[in-house]
Amino acid sequence: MSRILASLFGEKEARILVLGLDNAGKTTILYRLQVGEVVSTIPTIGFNVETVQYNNIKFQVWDLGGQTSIRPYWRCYFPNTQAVIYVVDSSDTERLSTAKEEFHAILEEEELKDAVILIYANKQDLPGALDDAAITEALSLHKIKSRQWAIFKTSAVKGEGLYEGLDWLSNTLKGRGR
Ligand SMILES: Nc1nc2c(ncn2[C@@H]2O[C@H](COP(=O)(O)OP(=O)(O)O)[C@@H](O)[C@H]2O)c(=O)[nH]1
Ligand SMILES: [Mg+2]
Repeated sequence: MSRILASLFGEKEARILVLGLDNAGKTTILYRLQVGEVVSTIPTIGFNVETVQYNNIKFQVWDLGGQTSIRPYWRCYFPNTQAVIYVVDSSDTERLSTAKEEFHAILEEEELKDAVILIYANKQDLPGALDDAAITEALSLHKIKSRQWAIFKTSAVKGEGLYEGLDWLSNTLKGRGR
């Protein structure tokens, strides 16, 4: 894992945002990456941001959904973001439409328009989890125009699929000369 990460961005300072609804598995993934100490901070107005710094790469995580009043503050974290990892609980079919709305709102952010999008269809180990094709459909991923994206099936608790996704991310960013 570390080798993949080390090759991700070369010398360039980079930010990767790990986003999704609460309970999707974001924090679990952050710990699974095992790249350093996860630091939790509550800036300004009360949304929790978890950060792991690995060499020149900063991973930052928070929960989407909920209060709309705090959203303007998210923008502080958008500049210099090379990639968004969007994490979905594939077994939480009731909240898939919310996950979709939040996802497309993020895509519309001007400062994230060049970010590469990696989707983790997480919790594949749970019975009833939708597969990558079904999550692609549920999130309307094919509506994404003029940006690179990919979806991977993952189980954060088993540590499955995470490498494959990061490998794609690494190759995609390299292909753009980053
Ligand atoms: N079965 C299963 N549970 C998971 C998986 N990923 C996370 N969880 C569990 O889902 C819950 C929420 O995970 P967490 O990482 O806190 O979600 P976050 O709110 O997105 O940060 C915890 O109980 C995790 O153990 C997974 O791939 N499979
Ligand atoms: Mg969390």
